[in-house]
Amino acid sequence: MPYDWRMITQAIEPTSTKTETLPGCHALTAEQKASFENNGFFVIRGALSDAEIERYLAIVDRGDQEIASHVKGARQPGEALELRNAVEFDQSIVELMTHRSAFPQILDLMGPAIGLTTSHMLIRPPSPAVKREEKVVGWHRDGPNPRPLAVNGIEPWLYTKIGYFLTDTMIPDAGALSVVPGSHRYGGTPPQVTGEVNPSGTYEVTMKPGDAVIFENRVLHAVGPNYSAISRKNFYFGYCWRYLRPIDFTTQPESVLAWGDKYQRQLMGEAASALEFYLPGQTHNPLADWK
Ligand SMILES: O=C(O)CCC(=O)C(=O)O
Repeated sequence: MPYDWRMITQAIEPTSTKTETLPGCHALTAEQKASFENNGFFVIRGALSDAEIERYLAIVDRGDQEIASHVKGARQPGEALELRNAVEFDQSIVELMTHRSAFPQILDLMGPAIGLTTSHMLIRPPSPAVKREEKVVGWHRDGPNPRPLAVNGIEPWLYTKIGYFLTDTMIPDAGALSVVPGSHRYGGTPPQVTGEVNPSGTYEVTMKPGDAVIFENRVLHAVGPNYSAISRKNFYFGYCWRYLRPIDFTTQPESVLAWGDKYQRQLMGEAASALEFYLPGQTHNPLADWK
């Protein structure tokens, strides 16, 4: 019988304060691993320094001025921005893709045979006209659509995202990411009380500037309205196993590959041969020796 929401308990806090790395891992702690398994996500507080927050805010603000069209069509400065394949925009976004505060946990969770599937640079401005039940981004699981891969109602884990947040979403309804903890472990939708705007158990992942969240693709997530006075700004990076195709690109331009070190070039699709995607242990897989 497939799991359903009644079999899920939310036992683990999604933000850990313990720092002891699990044996054989680069950085993952027991609490992070347990939260990832139980809840499908965890939070890393203070992943970026103040200087890095400034640096990346300046890049987002440059994007706000320069990017005239995005996935939603034409845009003006100050409007919402959803830039896909963000690594193309600036070399420092390629650097953020392997930032040492959160990327080692991706290696620990997924192993070294991985690549980049997607990278986003996002601005979500105040949205006072959006009703709570309408959402800015509706409830969904990430992955191919229509969804072809479920077995007995359970979908496979395909990829994992890091979100680095540059602005404050600590107050409720400031456009934070919302998740349903544990929803990666069952198919279908969780219960929702009539009249409530969210499924039972919804958790708003409130962030301070510089915090990071790691979550996997099957976790139900959404974005509510931003009733604060400031635009939410953040980056997302999605990492999939190398035998899966990326979402955002077929091949990266040579000029973008050239921004990366050998690890970043692996993530962006560089391979010595086609076999490398299926036999990473027998061919070239720089991330296996990540230091
Ligand atoms: O946090 C957001 O703005 C949206 C995240 C999301 O829906 C996604 O990454 O698929």
